[in-house]
Amino acid sequence: MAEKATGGVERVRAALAERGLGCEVKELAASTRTAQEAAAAVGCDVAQIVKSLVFRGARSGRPVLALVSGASRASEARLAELAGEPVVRADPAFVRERTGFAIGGVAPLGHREPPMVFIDRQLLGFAVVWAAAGSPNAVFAVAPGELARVTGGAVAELVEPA
Ligand code: 5CA
Repeated sequence: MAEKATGGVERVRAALAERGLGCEVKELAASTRTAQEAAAAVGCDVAQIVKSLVFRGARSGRPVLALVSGASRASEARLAELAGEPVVRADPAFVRERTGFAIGGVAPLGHREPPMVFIDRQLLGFAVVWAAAGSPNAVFAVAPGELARVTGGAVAELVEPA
């Protein structure tokens, strides 16, 4: 079913407001579909972009959301340990159905079905990070501690050891 292009962004705005986060969603003319494009559009380092990566619990079928730096790669092995079951990368249909967002616009909050959320500790090293806001040209800035609070995410090491 086609969703209005703005539906995802409105859901993110509502979720931010509901959690008392007064940050502004920026809708840009430029694409923010990938971490690189988002960094170029807002003028920050790619490491300060939050990737919202959707996985599927292999046994439960539950969505698992990994929030990692745009410069890093999430480890499926680490996520599996944390989730308590193997996880596999979600396909685009699963992402769309469970989150209500299309790939490239998946936000860390405002999902249709609440996922299990994990946040990589690296993100806590920045004063401010930027995350997708429900569309491939919308982002918001947030302090990473606030991101952990509003997503209810557990802070952990999620990335492959170097
Ligand atoms: N808006 C940007 C910056 S916040 C964004 O959403 N970046 S992202 O990294 O969170 O989302 C893009 C990610 O979606 C890519 O890193 C990639 O891992 C994933 N992705 C892209 N294509 C597919 C696909 N066909 N199936 C599953 N995942 C995909």
